[in-house]
Amino acid sequence: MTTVDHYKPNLRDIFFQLFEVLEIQSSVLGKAPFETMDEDTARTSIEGFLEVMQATWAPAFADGDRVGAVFDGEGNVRLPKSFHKALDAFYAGGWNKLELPEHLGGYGAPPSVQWAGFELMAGANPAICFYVLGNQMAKIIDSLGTPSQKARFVKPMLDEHWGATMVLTEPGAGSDVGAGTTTARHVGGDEYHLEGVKRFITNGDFDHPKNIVHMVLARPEGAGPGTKGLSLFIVPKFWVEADGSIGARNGAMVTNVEHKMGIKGSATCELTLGDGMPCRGLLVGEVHQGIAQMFHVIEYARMAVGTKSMATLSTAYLNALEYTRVRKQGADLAKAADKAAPRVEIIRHPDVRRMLMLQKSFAEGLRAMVLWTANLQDRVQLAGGHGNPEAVALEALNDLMLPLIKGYGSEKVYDLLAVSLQCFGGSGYCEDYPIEQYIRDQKIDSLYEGTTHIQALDLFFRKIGRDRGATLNALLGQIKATADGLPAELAVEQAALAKALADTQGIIGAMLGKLGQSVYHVGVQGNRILCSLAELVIGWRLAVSAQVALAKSATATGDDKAFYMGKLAAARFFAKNILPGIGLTRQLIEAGDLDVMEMADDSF
Ligand code: ST9
Repeated sequence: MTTVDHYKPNLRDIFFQLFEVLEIQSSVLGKAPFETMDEDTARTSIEGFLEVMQATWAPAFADGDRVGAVFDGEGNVRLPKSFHKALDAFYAGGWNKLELPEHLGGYGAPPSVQWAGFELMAGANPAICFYVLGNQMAKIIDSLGTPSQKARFVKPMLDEHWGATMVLTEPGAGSDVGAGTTTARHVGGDEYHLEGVKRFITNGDFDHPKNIVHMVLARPEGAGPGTKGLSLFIVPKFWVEADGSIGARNGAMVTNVEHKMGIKGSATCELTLGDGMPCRGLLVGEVHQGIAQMFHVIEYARMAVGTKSMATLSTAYLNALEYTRVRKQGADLAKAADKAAPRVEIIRHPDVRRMLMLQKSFAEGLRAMVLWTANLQDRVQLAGGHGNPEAVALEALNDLMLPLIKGYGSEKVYDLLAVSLQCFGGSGYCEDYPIEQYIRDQKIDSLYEGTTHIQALDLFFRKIGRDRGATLNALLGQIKATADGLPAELAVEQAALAKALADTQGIIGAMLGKLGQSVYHVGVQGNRILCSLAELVIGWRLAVSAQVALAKSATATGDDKAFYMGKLAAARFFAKNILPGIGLTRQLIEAGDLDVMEMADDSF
């Protein structure tokens, strides 16, 4: 085993979710706007994409860490050669088209197929996967830009594979984006000159594309405070002339690259705007609605970050599983008194089996949650797209899911990667195996794109509070319908789901009561609420998966039979070992107080 072939995908489970649980071949594929993709094309696209990931992205995994992205001190970032090879293969194969709609030259794949593809990218090489953000930004300019901005940027960004960044954060404005002080001075038409220093800009420079488009939040002169005073600007690294050709160097310079704990192949940059050279930017769409416009990118990126975490846990689990099947240590616990008893593979040990089931149930459960949400995005488009009255409820449900995927996914996976490492014993702590790098590369997921508590507040106040619980209740209604309809063979799952559902409702009810006393209660308990709802949803999706597996296992044989039995085992393990925890959380929340707020700062 080397880190070159570290990536262990779970295509069988991805296909199970897409084609056996969600049945996108009958409900999504072949229907407008996805009429050109059928099941065969979707399967072969994902398989072909995986080949590229395994041939070029996975082998560059260790280089990202050991070589990293190198800053020359003069504004330029150099990527390892293997990263160039990986990006070349991605674009040469036309794989960027997997996430583009047909009107932009793409394959018209639905979001469920795109996110399945993104899991493969993020699992094979998490440090490379955000270098291809240019596609998404081109889509944003295509939907929000003026006709002239579209004509100037969209085609070259896509045809020439330009890079792109999202530029919000400043040294004094992290979670509190509205504290940003970068200014924008109007110079004529849609052009502004920007001045300020931005920090933690993912992939702010790299030496693969001809140009990089920074999407920057800045405050126009005279605009009000907070996020609502921010506007969004297109700031290219090299100016883009009206005909789309590349002009002079613009005054947006990388002035530092952070030395991070992990994901070192992804350059986290300080970007200085307008120091010694004008930084020219174009106001997006000529409307001053920067934060709302930027959230189109942020919500997509939050889904990407949660999917990245899930992808890492999945490959970590499969690496751990492979190791425990071959590593021999000790005798079977039941024969431990006999010192001459044969040594067994560690997968035979009860505690190792417990750790494997923890990883398996969460990896597969998180995937089920991600792809179910991706399928909501399919259905939004089938219903006419963003803003269409038919799509409103689906969009709200999708929005409710994003903090669960991002906030819970990133936190839980970090815990579980320690479990993956534990399966390797001391070997897991060494660079010979990928787990230690997985842990370092994944930790960032609970930090960027909004920390876990930002997700918890987003969930409670915006996604649940704004419509007075209507979207949450719709989700809980779906879960109840599933629980009520489970067959007798899944009675354990049924009882656990029904109890977890009642406990989740109890948690929300308790929180509403306490909110009347103090908003601090939500501050103290918010992360627990996020976790409980996420675990309920995962338990639900695992139960749905078990129901499908139960029906198919009756006639399945060989590997298929083993696979379906594994789905049943994962759902049962989760029902018995994880869902009851929601009841304990309910007790903690009901008894929750504000002691931590009342304690003097000096006493910490
Ligand atoms: C960063 C970069 O961390 C990390 C890496 C990026 C790379 C990811 C790229 C992914 C692409 C991958 C490629 C895929 C390829 C696929 C290939 C397939 C083959 N929803 O509550 P208020 C708006 S960047 C929508 O009053 P405050 C809304 O307009 C740094 N909108 O907040 C609202 O107005 P209204 C990331 C939302 O107190 C307005 O904001 N930084 C939402 O003013 C104000 O809202 C962060 O994420 C929402 N959920 O400000 C910042 N929420 O209410 C974290 C707010 O009228 N901080 N709006 O509608 C926060 O989120 C704060 O809560 C805050 C607070 C800034 C919003």
